[in-house]
Amino acid sequence: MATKIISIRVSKKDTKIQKIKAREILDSRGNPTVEVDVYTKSHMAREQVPSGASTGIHEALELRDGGKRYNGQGVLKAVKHVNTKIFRKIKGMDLRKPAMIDKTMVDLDGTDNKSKLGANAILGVSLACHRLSAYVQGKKLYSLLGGKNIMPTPHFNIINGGKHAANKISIQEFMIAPRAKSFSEQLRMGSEIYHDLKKSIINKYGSINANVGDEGGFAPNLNKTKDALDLIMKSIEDLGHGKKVNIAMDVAASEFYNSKTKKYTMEGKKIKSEKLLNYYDDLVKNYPIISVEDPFDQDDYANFSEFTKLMKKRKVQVVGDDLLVTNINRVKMAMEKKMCNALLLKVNQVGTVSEAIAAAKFAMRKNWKVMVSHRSGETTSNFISDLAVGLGCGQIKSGAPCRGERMSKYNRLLQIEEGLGKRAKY
Ligand code: 2PG
Ligand code: MG
Repeated sequence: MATKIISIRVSKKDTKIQKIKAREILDSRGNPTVEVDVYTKSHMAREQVPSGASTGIHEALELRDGGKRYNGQGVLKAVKHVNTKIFRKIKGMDLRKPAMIDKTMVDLDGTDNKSKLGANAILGVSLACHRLSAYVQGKKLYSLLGGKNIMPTPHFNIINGGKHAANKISIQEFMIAPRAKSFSEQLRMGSEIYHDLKKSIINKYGSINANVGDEGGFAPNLNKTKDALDLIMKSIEDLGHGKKVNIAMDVAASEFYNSKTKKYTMEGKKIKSEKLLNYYDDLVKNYPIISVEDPFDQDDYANFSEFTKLMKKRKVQVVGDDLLVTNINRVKMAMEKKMCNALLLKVNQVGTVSEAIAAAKFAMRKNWKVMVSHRSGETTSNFISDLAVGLGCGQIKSGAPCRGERMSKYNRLLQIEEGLGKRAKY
């Protein structure tokens, strides 16, 4: 499934789209997704589309076939849209202008949420065109995507809960963000903590609890958030990393919110927003937490704002994922009401690379932080690694330092760091 470029000779004139071939493949959860090959006369680039589980209701539409096949999850309609309508429209377009290609697809779809062609159809083409664009111009992909050459700090998701695991933990992701002078050093620290954590979980809770969730993190059957955080702190301390490793959490609170009762189910108890806010504040005061994502439901704007005000005092970043869905209009709305101060950037939430880049650049211009992100359903594409380095946003999350579809991103960052050598910035 890895992205493949064929041909070694790059001809300056060979920059036009000649052929596109999409197909249905399976992602890391074994669900169908779209793979797209885009060709010029003598070159080809291949990309695959990721897919979320805790998806925001405002995300662009992922087109699924319905019916019995693959439990309704098939993507043959999206594949057909790429091979027919999209191909007919963009055939012959110049790959040196990938943003134009994206815009042509957006216009062809004509809906606000890409529901006619499917964001999964459009994104597959957009990703492959950007990759091929870099190649036909003799550029590194990260140069095409901004060229800032800044290595991002990895956020390794080492304990999985929520929708990503079959355990009782309400919070979806417990991540560690190691600080070091290079990415390779951060990866080593992350990996060592990950393996130490496995031993602690087995010792304390038995080996069945060391099974992993969708993003490669362990999924022990704990109920209390503090138990998960204590396990992580023990491993950080066991290895003598002390203050060098911080913690980030993705709560993904939309998943445990009841819009009728307006209550959240945390640790098995149904509680109101104010109580949840105090609960987070207590965690922030007791653990080295530097970032909290989606602490409230995607439409619970007032509590997002309240929380962001409090976290400013505590110097903690508040990230909007389901809240913002990589959509520049929602970023603007959230900025006005000071609902958060960082954007989680997921290309498939919006459906084209250019729109994702526009949202990220807008956010950074307004002094927001940006964290590039994978999805829980992934492929071995490593596009987002180049995106994070190119944008220079400084943060990436791609799951645990384990499992092929997660490692393809971290390993690509190792290659980029090596390639940049002294030109790498941190
Ligand atoms: C998230 C993501 C990725 P999903 O909520 O941030 O970790 O999960 O892809 O399931 O939305
Ligand atoms: Mg999230």
